[in-house]
Amino acid sequence: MATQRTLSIIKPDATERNLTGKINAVFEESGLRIVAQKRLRLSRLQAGEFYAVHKERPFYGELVEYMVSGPVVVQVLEGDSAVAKNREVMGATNPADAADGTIRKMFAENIERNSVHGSDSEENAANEIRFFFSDIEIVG
Ligand code: IDP
Ligand code: MG
Repeated sequence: MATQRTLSIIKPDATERNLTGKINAVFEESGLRIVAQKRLRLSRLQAGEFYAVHKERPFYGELVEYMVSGPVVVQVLEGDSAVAKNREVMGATNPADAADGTIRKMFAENIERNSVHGSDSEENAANEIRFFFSDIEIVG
């Protein structure tokens, strides 16, 4: 298996409930390493750009408002097949469909306030990592 990096975001519903450490423990127990991390507050412009792929979806406006409603923790996770591995430990978008033991099953409030973001392909991971981090901020 190839070592990869993926972009993760601990979303406002989770930072609000002080769940950063619990979520990070799930990543680390799965074998993923947190090789970069910072807590910040997204601007509407940044959130809108980050989720631009969903611009035509009916939930886009609400999604942007939610993502700027509180602090987020952006992180780079590294490990074997990190993109797929992270999607696996996150669980399905809708927590009602998420498997037992996944972050969304354990912590998400609903399909929107679902606690974590994770890149869905290697190409998107590279772009999303570059959106938030410079090379010297990532230490593997
Ligand atoms: P993903 O986060 O599992 O990759 P996407 O389809 O890429 O799911 O959607 C991005 C984010 O938009 C979701 O994580 C969630 O916060 C929000 N979202 C997705 N579908 C819905 C919906 O039907 N209603 C409200 N929010 C949604
Ligand atoms: Mg997605």
